[in-house]
Amino acid sequence: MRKILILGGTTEAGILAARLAERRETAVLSYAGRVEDPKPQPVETRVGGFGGAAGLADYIRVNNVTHLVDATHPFAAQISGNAVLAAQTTGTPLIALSRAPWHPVPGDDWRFVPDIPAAVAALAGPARRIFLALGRLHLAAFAARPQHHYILRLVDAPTLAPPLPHHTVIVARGPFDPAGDRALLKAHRADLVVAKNAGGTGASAKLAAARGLGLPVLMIDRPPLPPRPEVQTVAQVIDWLDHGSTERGV
Ligand code: 3Y8
Ligand code: NAP
Repeated sequence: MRKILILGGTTEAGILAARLAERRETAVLSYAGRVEDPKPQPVETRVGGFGGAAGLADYIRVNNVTHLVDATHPFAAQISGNAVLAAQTTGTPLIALSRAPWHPVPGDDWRFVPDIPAAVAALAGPARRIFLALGRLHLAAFAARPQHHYILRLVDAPTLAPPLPHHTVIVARGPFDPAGDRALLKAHRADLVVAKNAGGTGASAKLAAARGLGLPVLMIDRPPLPPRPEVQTVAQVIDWLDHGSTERGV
């Protein structure tokens, strides 16, 4: 009797959970506990860290997990590294459900930077009105550029005021749509969008909106991830479960 642990927190993880529920598979979807009320899922869920790679390996053993699917966000590099290690030490088949990065299309005005510090460095110069759609975890880094007015989109209302002297907070959870993001950028007179190269559809609305308004985008590249088997679609994960997951470990 197989038991699938999905490391989740993304649209694709939710779609996979729904497919596995339809197939009457035994699955658990895991959240880090980053937001107050994660989206309900049609399979069992758990919330909170495991306690590093060793904690994840223990969870796998104690809960008789037979297959590990890393469907986390491409910027969630720590948990993805832990998943590779835990799969190796427990001999558990692992697959990553990963989204292709976004690429600019005609009409896009993108500038790529390798990481958050490089994005901060790129924001030298006169005050701008910046749509900072990176979530909550990285706001402090932008305190080094206090001259700008930041339009912040956060999943939960912040308990502490963000450390940015000029800011507007919008509390909203994706997935988002281009018309809504276009209206938001216009209403707040944004003149620059800063985004993580998340891929997928849930966060891409702001890019279409920026294109339509002729706004530049500062695009942050993904962090490096360890080598692991990767697929791009839920159907490929199902196929792996049914045919390809016999090899031990990663
Ligand atoms: C807790 C679990 C679903 C999943 C929905 C996806 C799409 C909508 C777009 C913008 C960008 C951002 C952020 C974003 C999106 C999906 C997906 C996605 C980006 C939830 C969720 C959890 C989180 C965590 C949260 C982070 C933050 C990042 C907001 C659920 C809603 C900016 C990433 O307040 C915080 O601490 C938020 C933290 C990690 C990045 C950051 O560094 O702040 N996601 N987002 C997960 C957990 O606890 O394990 O409630 O569904 C999930 C989703 N957010 O099934 O519909 O698939 O990515 N999430 C980014 O891409 O830049 C918003 O505003 O345009
Ligand atoms: P991270 O930096 O890679 O992980 C930090 C720690 O959080 C991990 O070591 C682990 O703690 C815990 N963790 C992360 N994801 C977990 C999960 N799915 N289940 C259980 N514990 C988890 O992760 P992150 O970037 O903070 O992302 C946290 C969650 O938000 C993930 O589910 C991710 O998919 C989702 N998310 C992130 C982003 C983003 O921009 N980073 C965007 C959308 C969604 P222990 O070491 O104690 O096990």
